[in-house]
Amino acid sequence: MDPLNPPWWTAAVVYQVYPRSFADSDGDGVGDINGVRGKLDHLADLGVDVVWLSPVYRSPQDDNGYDISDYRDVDPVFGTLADLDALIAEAHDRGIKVVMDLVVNHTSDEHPWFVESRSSTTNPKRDWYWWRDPRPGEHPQPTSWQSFFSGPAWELDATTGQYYLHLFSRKQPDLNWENPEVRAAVHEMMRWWLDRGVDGFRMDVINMISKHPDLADGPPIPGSPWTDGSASYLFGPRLHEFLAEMHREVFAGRDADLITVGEMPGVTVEQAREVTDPRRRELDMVFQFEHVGLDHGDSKWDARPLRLTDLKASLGRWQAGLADVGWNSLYWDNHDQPRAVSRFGDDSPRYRRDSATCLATLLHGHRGTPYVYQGEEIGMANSRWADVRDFRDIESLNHYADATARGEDPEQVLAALRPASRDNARTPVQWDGTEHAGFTTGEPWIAVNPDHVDWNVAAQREDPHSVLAHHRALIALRHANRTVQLGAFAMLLPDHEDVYAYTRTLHEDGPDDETLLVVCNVSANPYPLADLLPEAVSAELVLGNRDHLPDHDPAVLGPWDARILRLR
Ligand code: TEU
Repeated sequence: MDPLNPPWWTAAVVYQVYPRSFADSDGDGVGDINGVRGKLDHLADLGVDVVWLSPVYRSPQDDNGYDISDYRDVDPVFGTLADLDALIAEAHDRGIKVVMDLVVNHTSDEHPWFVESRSSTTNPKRDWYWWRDPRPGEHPQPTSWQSFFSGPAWELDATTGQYYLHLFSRKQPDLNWENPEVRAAVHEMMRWWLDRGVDGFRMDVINMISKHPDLADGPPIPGSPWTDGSASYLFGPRLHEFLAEMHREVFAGRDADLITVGEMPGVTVEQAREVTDPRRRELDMVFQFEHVGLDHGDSKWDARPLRLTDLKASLGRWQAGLADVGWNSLYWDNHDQPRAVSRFGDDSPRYRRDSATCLATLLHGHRGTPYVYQGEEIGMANSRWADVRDFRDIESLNHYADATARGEDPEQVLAALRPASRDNARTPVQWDGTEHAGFTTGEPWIAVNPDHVDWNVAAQREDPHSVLAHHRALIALRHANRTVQLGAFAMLLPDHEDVYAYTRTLHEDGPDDETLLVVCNVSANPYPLADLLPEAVSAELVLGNRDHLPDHDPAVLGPWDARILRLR
């Protein structure tokens, strides 16, 4: 990267909207595009540069829109193409770019492409998907892989007696990217969206589009009759080829103003260096999953305590690995992850505000592009789930059905669902303290978190010490400060279990050389700053999260105390 001419997204902050749960304009209980339009001033006030819109395409909604049946139309539940065109224009009027969610590892089984493909073994689109004959023996499926949503990853199609691959739900058949016709159709659709004014794409599980043609069985999954096929479908042999081809066919000549981020479960630092190396012209950045895998075992339902030293080692490795080549995305939350303040912070009444602002400071001070998930800016927390009927997410519901069918105790399965379910991220955004939090005038598709009475945008908008105000300040700091944007990262206190500290240093051999210290007490235990750096005690406070409080002590970090200090 040319530090004298860095890409615009090195100083940008992205905000993810999950439209179904963001704002409902027509009272049907489901968020929609016109609801997003009505909240653009909130996003402009927050200061974000880009809105990433989770899918609004036509879809049976089996996986809440990540099962697309028409890439060039808007699902009526979200509105119309004209509404989306208006959203893009009105966002642009506020200087906010719009990024669409590109889900092209798979389509819906109701997409015309798949309807044709499944109609006969000789249909011209048969090879647009992965079809295989049954195997003899105990598992007739072509491989014994488990899908991400429980059960086998192959579905028998009665019409032709063959199986088709679906790494996710059986209504999400995987596209066969080996077929150049598939790739050309996807490229054409992407260009169509760019021509409509879209500013880039978040690419869903894009490191799964190249599969190892041998489709070999994987190692057994503990407690499951199926195996882990990820060695065959993650980062297959042609992925770089496909990404470079996509860049040539879609982005070449206009990529300076665009942003691309590839969601890559299981991606390593080395792979991310290659994919985000600007010389390779593949992707600008990726979403990696290492840090959000530290608090559970192989299964997300198998919760484990998070050690801060493990988090530092992981995020530090990603900072070091992409320091000279490539670029990091920075996130705690998205529509698949539980709420950060509940997961990594402390959502008790005593520490919720301080821990939410502490975690935000910790994240936003890193080198990379921060992603704020809807509601994170006000410290929205995990919801309370009385019983399985409160859940809506196919991943959670399938796991509950699968686990209880295998004889696991329903209460224990429910206890595992509560903190980890994706539905924690999908409760409606809490705009105010009214009955449905100002999200809808109808019956919400999923229950509003009861804590919305106290935790909502309206209650925080004018409060200079709110979680919302702190996010505004962090975003403004990133926009204004080149050290935050581009400064070299150095982790401190790698072995300390309470405090997360690092420096950012701008080396421009001139008066702008600056070193910032970001120090966050991710615990309730006080920490004397002099133990870290004596000069930190008297250093200028650039931004703090609790320095307005009467118990603020320049020499001692209190519980969930976060500070950005200027060392020189
Ligand atoms: O998620 C990819 C993915 O790996 C998810 O299974 C995620 O890691 C898991 O749910 C965490 O528990 C993407 C989308 O973000 C997700 O919403 C979709 O369900 C999935 O792909 C299929 O499109």
